[in-house]
Amino acid sequence: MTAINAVTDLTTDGELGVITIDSPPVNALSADVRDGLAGAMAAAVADDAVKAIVLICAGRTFIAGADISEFGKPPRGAALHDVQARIENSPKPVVAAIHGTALGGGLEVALVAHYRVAVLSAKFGLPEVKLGLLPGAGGTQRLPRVVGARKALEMVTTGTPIGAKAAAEFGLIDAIVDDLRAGAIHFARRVLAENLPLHRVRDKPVLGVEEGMFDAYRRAQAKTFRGFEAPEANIQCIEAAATLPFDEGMAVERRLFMGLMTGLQSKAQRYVFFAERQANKVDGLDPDAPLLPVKSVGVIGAGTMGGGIAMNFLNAGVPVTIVETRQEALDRGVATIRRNYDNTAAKGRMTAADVDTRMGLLTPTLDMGALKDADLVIEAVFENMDLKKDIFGRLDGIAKPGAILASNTSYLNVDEIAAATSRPDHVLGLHFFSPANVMRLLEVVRGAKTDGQVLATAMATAKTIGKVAVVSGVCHGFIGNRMLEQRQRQAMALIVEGALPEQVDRVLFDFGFPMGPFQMSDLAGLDIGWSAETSKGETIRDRLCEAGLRGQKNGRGFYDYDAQRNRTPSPVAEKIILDYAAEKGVNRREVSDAEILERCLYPMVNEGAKILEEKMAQRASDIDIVWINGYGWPVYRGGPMFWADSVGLAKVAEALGRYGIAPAALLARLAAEGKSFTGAV
Ligand code: T1G
Ligand code: NAD
Repeated sequence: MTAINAVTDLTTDGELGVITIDSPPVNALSADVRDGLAGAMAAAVADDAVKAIVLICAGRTFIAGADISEFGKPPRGAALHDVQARIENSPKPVVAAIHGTALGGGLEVALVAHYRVAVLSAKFGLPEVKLGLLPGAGGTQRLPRVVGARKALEMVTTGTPIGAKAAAEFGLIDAIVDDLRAGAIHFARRVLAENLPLHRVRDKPVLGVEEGMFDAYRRAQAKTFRGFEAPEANIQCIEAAATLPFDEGMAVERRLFMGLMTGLQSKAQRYVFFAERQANKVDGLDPDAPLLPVKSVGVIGAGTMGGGIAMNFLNAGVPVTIVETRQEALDRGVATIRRNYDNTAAKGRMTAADVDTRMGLLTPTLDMGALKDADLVIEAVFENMDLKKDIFGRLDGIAKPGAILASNTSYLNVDEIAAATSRPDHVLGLHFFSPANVMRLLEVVRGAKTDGQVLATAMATAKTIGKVAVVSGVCHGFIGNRMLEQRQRQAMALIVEGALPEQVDRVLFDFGFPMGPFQMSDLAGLDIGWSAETSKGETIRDRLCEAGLRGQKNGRGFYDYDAQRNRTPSPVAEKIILDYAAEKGVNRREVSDAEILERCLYPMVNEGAKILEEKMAQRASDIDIVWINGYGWPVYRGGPMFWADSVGLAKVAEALGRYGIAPAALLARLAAEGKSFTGAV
């Protein structure tokens, strides 16, 4: 064994040279790995005893891409293109042996090998578009030469990996092996024994090019790709592969890659990549400390949230006991869960057996006593403090010692709920987002007395059920809803002062949100927390509800909705708004789109600054992860705090002052010092 450098070695096995990369955690193509690979290839090619080369990785995965942490920094080490040229132009066959995830630059390295073998569990993808980029090491030119134009188009614009079976079907790999090392060595020996040719992917034609396919694809994906720069650049690269000679296509790829790499969108999406992984880390907690078991879960309340919460655990194979007060409510909740699964199965994304397995893990009951053995209990009953305190008090007498008790409350004080038990150290908030089985965000609300092991267990459990967890302190509305209130408040003020709901919604939609505040209110229901008995007609919402408008659920809200849910601005709502403004003596005025954007988003950022000041969030990037995963903030804008940094905090602070809103101390200080929230812009 020859150690080429700290992360690469070359061993010889008879007439074979085996290059092993070992650079945890994911063998990313760092400068050291590139240098090691270049050195190992040179050594193997120069060694006359070596007739063929196997490239394999140690650890949990084959190369998972370029080292994203090196982007934007001065280049070091061998250039990836040069390393690839050494492999592709090697006079000796190179066999790539793949396990784990061959992603991005990793798949691009495999594509310059002459043959590829993999284990059945391996995955193959070019996810660069998720980083606001495109495959910049020949992936857009070589992949279509293997899998065809249409599949390549799909893979580079969605970034979704494919499995080994599909990879074999598309000819991306030449064999699926059980034992990776032995299987790759056997394959390499067969190449030698049968004198098989050195296939260079670059020499192959691009198959499956159909007239008009690229424009048709653009039209079909317009909604999904709205606002993103990278998908179009990826499409242009595949188009270049389909229409130009290889080297000219590579030049197109290079030019478009550099354009994206130096752009703000990719900077934002790379920031989000690391921010999402950072969010799972709790400052001050030992990441290796032992966790509590979560092998069984109880859910109290089978309504909108309870059902979705239960599905997360059923999907992860964790048995769930769900509790309701009335049989009818229980049956309705269980039926909703089964209907959701049946719909998924009908779309072919789950088998009937999978549905039965999940439903088999669900135990419906009217008896809270059935939760006595649960490791974790999540309460999702009406948003009422007295009710929640009563339930936690009773639960305290039922749940076993060491069980974690959590509330899905949206706004209420988790410490007050915890105080209703004798074990506040085992109480915290687990704030899911609707629909709870779909939305990736989970606000983990750390109470004043929540034990570190309980918190760490909650964070790990979030990962188990596929959630992005963010720690929040106890404050009204936690991180997301607290900032949302600022936006809703300004949006309401703007429509009194002169804007119209559809104008405000258009500005936020154009910014990149899936919908604006008024369409969102109509979707959630205008009457959440409203009752005719207590309504005083003081707010526009009161007046809309008094007029019978409820939003999408009765087809009448800020918009009128037809049977297909197409919406048109409501003349009834508009009249109520104008009458309200007149009554308040407001001289309505022309409101610019720029003012709408600033007044809806800057106060959110300002509230984010207060949340950081109060240590209700660990870091600014956590706030960004909350908004991207829970409230539809466009990922290519990095989140409210990153975005504010990109606008410039001095400009944000100045504008807030102009709108009569006092900048938070942290914001004012950072603005004065020319600093930023995230340090990432
Ligand atoms: N570069 C640097 N660090 C990376 C990394 C990468 N490519 N991938 C993962 N990490 C770190 C991550 O930050 C975390 O660190 C640890 O590894 C474990 O990751 C030229 C331009 C591989 C599926 O986009 O999708 O190639 O937090 O927690 O859930 O065309 O990581 O522990 O300190 O995510 O098991 C293309 C990105 C790059 C793949 C594993 N490649 N990675 O998931 O672990 S661009 C990607 C992933 C490129 C070329 C272009 C996932 C994973 P820490 P993890 P995981
Ligand atoms: P919901 O009205 O749809 O469901 C609440 C369920 O709790 C009902 O089925 C009710 O029968 C049941 N229930 C009431 N008292 C009970 C008791 N003593 N024991 C067992 N079951 C009982 O409400 P929801 O929208 O699911 O909200 C539940 C909680 O989740 C609230 O705290 C809410 O603030 C929070 N939340 C809601 C959303 C959302 O978008 N709906 C999002 C996040 C959090």
